[in-house]
Amino acid sequence: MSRDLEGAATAVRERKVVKPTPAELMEDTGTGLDYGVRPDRMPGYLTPIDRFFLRSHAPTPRLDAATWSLRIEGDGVRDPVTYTYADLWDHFPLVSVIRTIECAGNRRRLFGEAYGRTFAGTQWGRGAIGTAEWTGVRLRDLLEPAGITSGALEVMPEALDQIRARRPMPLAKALADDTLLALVMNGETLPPDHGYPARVVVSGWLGAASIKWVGRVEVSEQPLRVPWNTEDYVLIGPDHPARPTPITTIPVASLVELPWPARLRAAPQVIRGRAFAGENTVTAVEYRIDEGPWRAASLAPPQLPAAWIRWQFAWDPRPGDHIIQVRATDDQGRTQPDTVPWNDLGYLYHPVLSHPVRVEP
Ligand SMILES: Nc1nc2c(c(=O)[nH]1)N[C@H]1C(S)=C(S)[C@@H](COP(=O)(O)O)O[C@H]1N2
Ligand SMILES: [Mo]
Repeated sequence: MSRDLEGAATAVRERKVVKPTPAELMEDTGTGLDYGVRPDRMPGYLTPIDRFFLRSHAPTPRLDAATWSLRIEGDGVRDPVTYTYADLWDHFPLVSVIRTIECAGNRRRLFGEAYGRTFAGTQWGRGAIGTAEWTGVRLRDLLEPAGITSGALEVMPEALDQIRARRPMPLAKALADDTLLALVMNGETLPPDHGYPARVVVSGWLGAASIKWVGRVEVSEQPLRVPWNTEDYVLIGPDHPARPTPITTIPVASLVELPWPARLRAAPQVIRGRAFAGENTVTAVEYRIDEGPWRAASLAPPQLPAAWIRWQFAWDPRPGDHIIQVRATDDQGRTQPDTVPWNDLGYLYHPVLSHPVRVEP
């Protein structure tokens, strides 16, 4: 074998994720594990699996559903239970929900640029977000047969990956109608990189709560402290003086479906994008060009809670350099702010962004 071929073969062998991540569809953050969707490559409402963003802290484990099992245990249940993959399919109602998952670190690179600093975490552009139809079993249906105690407080899914990824949530969130153990994504068996055979989907919360490759769920009568709610996925820094605040819900933000910076022709066209507001519903999107007046963008259905909405406006730009700004508002009356206070780990950067556009004659 030639050197080049050997090199290519090693690269394939050592790939840490399974699905192809071509540069036409995805942005490589450089970690070998984390790939964002290209915002200008989002066709319909749902994000196709071939470009759904990937965020993994360790290589995709190759799990076998035939030997896999799910254990429900902890001092918050009376009778620990073990389910097989077949049990999930055969003994529980299957539920489908459309939900957006966004990483708390989305836009971290832009956060750093705004403050003239580089954060340590994954250098996300705008692509650590995606929307899928998730089909699976309600977490509630899996917990209840184990006999949840009256003192149960928190529920913590735990992964079978190298780092045993885990992140607790309050019992009420675990019992919600739309908290699922998903087995299917956009009608296909959950792909290896997205958590096969089973992942949790925690609606409207930071992506890190939606644990992939789940093998165990702990129900606890005590608050649980783990790396992902004490060191990572917390807000720390001068504006968060008391103690690290674990991140839960995702704040309202929006996205223009153009490269950054964008190059456009001087001709009438439609500018499109998406907006997402965590557990809430986006109710309005406004835009302005070159700091002109704010105008309403039109919203396209579906308009669902805990899922993004598509918006658009018509534009006939003059040649030259322009700035597009977009601000979304949710059903709680929260609008994207102009600036976001610093936090040391670079999470939840959700201000109105100034999208640079060059228009060619
Ligand atoms: N087991 C496990 N689950 C995980 C992660 C991980 O590294 N390991 N990453 C989390 C983070 S930070 C995010 S943003 C989402 C990303 O889900 P996706 O890769 O399916 O897009 O998965 C979450 N679940
Ligand atoms: Mo994440």
